Amino acid sequence: MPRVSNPARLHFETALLPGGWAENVRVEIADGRFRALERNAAARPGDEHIAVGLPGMPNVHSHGFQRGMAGLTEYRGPDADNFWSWRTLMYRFVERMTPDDLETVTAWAFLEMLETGFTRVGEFHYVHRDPAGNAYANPAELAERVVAASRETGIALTLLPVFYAHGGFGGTAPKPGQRRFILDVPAFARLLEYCRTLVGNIPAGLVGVAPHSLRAVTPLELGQVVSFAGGGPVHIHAAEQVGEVEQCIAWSRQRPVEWLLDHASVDSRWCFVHSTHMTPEEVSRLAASGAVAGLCPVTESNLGDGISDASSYIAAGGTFGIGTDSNVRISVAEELRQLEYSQRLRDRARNVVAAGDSPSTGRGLFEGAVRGGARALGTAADWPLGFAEGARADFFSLDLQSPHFAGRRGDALLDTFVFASGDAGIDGVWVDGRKLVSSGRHVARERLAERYRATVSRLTA
Ligand code: NGQ
Ligand code: ZN
Repeated sequence: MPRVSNPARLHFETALLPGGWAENVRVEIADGRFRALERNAAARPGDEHIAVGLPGMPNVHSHGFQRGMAGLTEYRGPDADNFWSWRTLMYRFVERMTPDDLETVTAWAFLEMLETGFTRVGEFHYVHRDPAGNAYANPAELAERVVAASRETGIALTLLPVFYAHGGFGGTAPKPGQRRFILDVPAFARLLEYCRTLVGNIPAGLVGVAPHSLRAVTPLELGQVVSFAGGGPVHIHAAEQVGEVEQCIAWSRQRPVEWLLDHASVDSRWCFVHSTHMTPEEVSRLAASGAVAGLCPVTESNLGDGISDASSYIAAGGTFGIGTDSNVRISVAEELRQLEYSQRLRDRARNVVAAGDSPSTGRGLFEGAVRGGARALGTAADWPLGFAEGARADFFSLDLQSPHFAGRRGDALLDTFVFASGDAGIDGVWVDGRKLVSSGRHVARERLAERYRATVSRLTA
């Protein structure tokens, strides 16, 4: 756990409140929550001065360990490179990781998330067994390491233990490279209980369930796993790759999103990760279901997944969040920018994704992803969002001294953050009222960087 200051009183020149921008916002924070919030209030002696306050961003989809192989799959192999050849390399990378390795790499990924404005992560955690494919003496060994990574960095955690049982549609046998992921339903139920206890001991920790994909679970298992969710989040990969859609049709005569909408009890607890390939009918049905589309634009670009129909989905009132998924890059601004840019490239147009009432693309994307992310990570029901009394004090600030922001006010600050400054515009980041990042750097950066360097050097030697 990093040493953190716990500012009780802060004064913002300007902050993005649920109803829009407000000036001279003064807040008090106690027990990790905003307890008093005044607008048009003068700063008082002892207040921490902050230029621009923005609500923290949820990261709806991460596999933290994959950060360690970022940049190592960007060379051409003997055959055409695609998602599936990348997956083989990813399986090879995870094959040798020890619990310490997984914790170290995940902690570093979480630190980088915090430095770019993510304040909560949904960790889609599927490595459960030892390298030989045997159970660890402690069945939650690796889940404990994810929880430890969240403690060490201070990022809020929604842990999504993954149920993974098969290697393809219709319950085919798993492949050797998947042996560390495999559980049966009773073992998953036990893991889930452990996770609930573990996460119950960290501030604002939540647990959901994650049937990995229709490739990895049978319909019967899907129903069982979902029945364990209670009111918590249910996350599943769906329709990321054209090949996956084709296999799904061959198996069921339906497409993945269509199949799930017809056969699973899809509602606002659900997050469909990717939902890249949808027909117009699937787009409107998913939008109407209350589920969240977990868009991962940077990873989807990196893996060549395809361009989602995000603009139609959002225009149809669909809820979306953003995820860093493979963690090949980790950045709030880049995810939002890439989301918009793929639509621009496809449509040969500008400002394509119009989310929300404001004409500002940056504001619409940012607020949409904060709202949808809160729903997907299970926080929306429990406490109010953003700068509001009773809300968790999870937020970040922009550095108004940065030349990027010269002359910017209101929505132009967000447009500049998303499209122009990116991470360089970030100053401080707070989770649960604790300041974890100042001047763009996490308080534990040096220590965790050292550990990460040693670990990844060994793993890649
Ligand atoms: C994952 N990643 O779970 O890490 C997957 C690869 C699979 C993405 N889908 C494994 N991007 O889908 O089979
Ligand atoms: Zn994923």
